[in-house]
Amino acid sequence: MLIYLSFCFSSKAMESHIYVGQPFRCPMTDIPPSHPRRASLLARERLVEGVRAGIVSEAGLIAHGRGEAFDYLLGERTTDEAVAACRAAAALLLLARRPVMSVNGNVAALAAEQAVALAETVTGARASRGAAEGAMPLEVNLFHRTEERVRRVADRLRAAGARDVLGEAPDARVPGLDHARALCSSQGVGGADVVLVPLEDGDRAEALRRWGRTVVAVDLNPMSRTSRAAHVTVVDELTRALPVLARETSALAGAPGGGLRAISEGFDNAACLRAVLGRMVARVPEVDLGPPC
Ligand code: PTJ
Repeated sequence: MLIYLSFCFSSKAMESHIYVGQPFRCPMTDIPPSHPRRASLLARERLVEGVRAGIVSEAGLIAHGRGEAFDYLLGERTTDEAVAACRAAAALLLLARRPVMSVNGNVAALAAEQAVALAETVTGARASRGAAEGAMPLEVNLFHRTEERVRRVADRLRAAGARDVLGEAPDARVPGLDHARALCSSQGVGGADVVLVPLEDGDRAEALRRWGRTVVAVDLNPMSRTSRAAHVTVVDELTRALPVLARETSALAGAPGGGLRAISEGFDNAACLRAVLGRMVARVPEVDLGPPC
């Protein structure tokens, strides 16, 4: 009897933690400041928290792991190629008739504040140039779309200070894509000419390009379909890349249109991807495989 009661109690306890009501929660792992991989571990924690908060899709954790592997090969630093790509991207955002930045679950969890800061910088720089439609809005565009997650991502952006967040009331579709992942806003991706897509799925990046959008991607994998489909790909980790893109936008804010066109037209995406991949490959034989300490 005692054994039976204790079984009932423990299985109920497990139920209440794991299967019933609130999703299972545990406190964020305490990562000591001295840990040599602290930044990387904190990024993982943000994503795990993002899953628990309904912002990040479960597939987003896998996508992040793939990105980490490429970042390792890159040496976890911003390369000259990434800076050049940010410069070309900044020129495109300044020249655009209507730019927009697409935000998914991973971007919101890792870099909501940086995305908002970039949108403010681009909007301010375009206003200073007298652009007719100056603002660069943020649009929630999810690949694994649920309306609940769209709302949570939008809330996360608003909490980070975003004024205008699109995507909660889609009224357009990206042609050539089936299901809800095609949904977009005519005020954003639907009516934009330049679309910034950090961590985009390759299928949708290709569909955006076919739709006539100029695509700017941020993607750590230089071989991905997104990286190859984009007109400009910044091969760098998102949280390092967004501030560099903001910095380059500010630096080019006063440049004449002809100068900006020369920068964007002079950028060769395939050559840039080849150079970054070359860096990764060249780094491999040089990696120190002795004990880390
Ligand atoms: O929130 P959702 O539903 O829109 O889904 C978002 C993900 C990212 C899951 C979805 O777009 C997806 O499945 O993307 P992919 O096809 O896995 O592509 C993501 C790309 O981003 C991969 O090439 C990764 O290497 C790269 N990546 C992952 N983390 C980072 C990254 N690039 C830059 N910075 C990162 N932190």
